[in-house]
Amino acid sequence: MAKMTFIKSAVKMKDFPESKMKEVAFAGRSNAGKSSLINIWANEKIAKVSQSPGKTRLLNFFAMGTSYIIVDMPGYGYASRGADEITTWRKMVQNYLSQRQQLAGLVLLMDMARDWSEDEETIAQYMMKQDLPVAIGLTKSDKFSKTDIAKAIARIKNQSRIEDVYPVSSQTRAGCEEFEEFIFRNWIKK
Ligand SMILES: Nc1nc2c(ncn2[C@@H]2O[C@H](COP(=O)(O)OP(=O)(O)OP(=O)(O)O)[C@@H](O)[C@H]2O)c(=O)[nH]1
Ligand SMILES: [Mg+2]
Repeated sequence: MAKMTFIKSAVKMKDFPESKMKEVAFAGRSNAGKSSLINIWANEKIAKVSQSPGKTRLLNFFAMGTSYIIVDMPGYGYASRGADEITTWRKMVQNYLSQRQQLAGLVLLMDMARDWSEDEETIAQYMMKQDLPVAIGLTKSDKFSKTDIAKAIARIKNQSRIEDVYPVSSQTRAGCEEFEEFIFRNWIKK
């Protein structure tokens, strides 16, 4: 995998990095494991992994070598967030997903133990309305047996109606490289 580097954090369009590289956005409930997977892909700790959830508040842009950019978005569903903060979050994510020209697809990360929810549905809809692809990463697979992983994949495919579902573990690295290869091959290279 290419060398991954941190570019910058930003909230507003005018502050997003100027680049012609394609972008892959990472979204998911707070604590789903977005920053952890980015660190695996980077092979070092470049994204903050928090003990307390809800630490990522800005859009964090990372370069995958010179081939594409990953955008780590703040997680949703963090209970102790106030209404104002949720509105700010929603505006930031909506703006980014609807206005970024170079957006190539969305990686939606979900803890394998959870069900598809309205939050995931809403964010997936933004993408589908623009004919942009969504792939689901089911995280923390290290906590489950092979059989339960297969069941979780089938359940999420059925609930989301999204075909591209990958089990990953940032603890054991299982599935992480395959997931990156899928994204590179289908969204970036072609
Ligand atoms: N067992 C296990 N724990 C994981 C895995 N991935 C992440 N975690 C743990 O889950 C917690 C949240 O991980 P983060 O990567 O910070 O999650 P995030 O989605 O970036 O969260 P926010 O930035 O709050 O949106 C941390 O305590 C991680 O150590 C995994 O694959 N297996
Ligand atoms: Mg994070």
